[in-house]
Amino acid sequence: MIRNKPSVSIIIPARNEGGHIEDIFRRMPSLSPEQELIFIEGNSSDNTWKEIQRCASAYSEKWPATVLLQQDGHGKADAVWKGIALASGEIIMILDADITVPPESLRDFYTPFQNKTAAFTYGSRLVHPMEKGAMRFCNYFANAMFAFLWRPLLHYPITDTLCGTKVFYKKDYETSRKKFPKVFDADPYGDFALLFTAAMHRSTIKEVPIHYKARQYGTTNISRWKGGIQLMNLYLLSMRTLLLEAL
Ligand SMILES: Nc1nc2c(ncn2[C@@H]2O[C@H](COP(=O)(O)OP(=O)(O)OP(=O)(O)O)[C@@H](O)[C@H]2O)c(=O)[nH]1
Ligand SMILES: [Mg+2]
Repeated sequence: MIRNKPSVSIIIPARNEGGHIEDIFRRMPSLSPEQELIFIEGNSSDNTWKEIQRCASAYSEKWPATVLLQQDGHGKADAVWKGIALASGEIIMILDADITVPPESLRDFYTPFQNKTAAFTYGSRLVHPMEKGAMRFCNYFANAMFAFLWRPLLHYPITDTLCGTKVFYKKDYETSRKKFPKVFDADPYGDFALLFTAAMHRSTIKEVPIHYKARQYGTTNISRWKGGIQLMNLYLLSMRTLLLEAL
């Protein structure tokens, strides 16, 4: 039987996600007695920040360790890095506030840390059938291509690199971040820099297939073409850095 319940900080970046915030508080599973929720809101034009404040107070009994921050910078990665800086947990989990990855599935990402069968877990949206309208065809194609490109670097048959849910030890992140600041600074979303962390630590990684859902509120915050070019450049930078390290 598994008894070990390491402390965990769940980072939730949110921009224009006002319609999802209460569901996050309501549906979040309890994983550890030392579990904190860290909401990082930034650049919203809807009521996201007000909703976060309202729910933090309404759910304070259920989630007493909730941290709220309004981001001064821009972009998802900036929000995620700021959230991690505030985190007190041994394990960091990232959950997108659009809840296209169901919060309930976080348990599947956490269990491998409890039984020490992985030091890095990440979601794959491309294994199970996804809900209708959850992903456009060109995105599906780009996601599959990036997964294929990352396989040799990770030494793992990864099927999806860009699912927002990534879980890792804070200490591994801190070591990589200090050693390779350029990779982290160049990443617009955080996904590649975090995979890079796994590759650098030769972590035991584990893919967690999830049932990807369509957005129920709002629209995407990501610019596909600009993001795609940034990710291609970042992939080349990550590959170069990894190869130089291996020499
Ligand atoms: N704080 C903050 N959060 C952001 C920012 N941009 C995006 N996010 C959040 O990051 C997560 C991912 O962004 P999405 O808009 O869902 O992008 P995506 O998942 O690539 O695209 P979809 O396929 O539409 O879901 C969501 O929780 C967003 O609210 C930002 O500038 N600041
Ligand atoms: Mg999303």
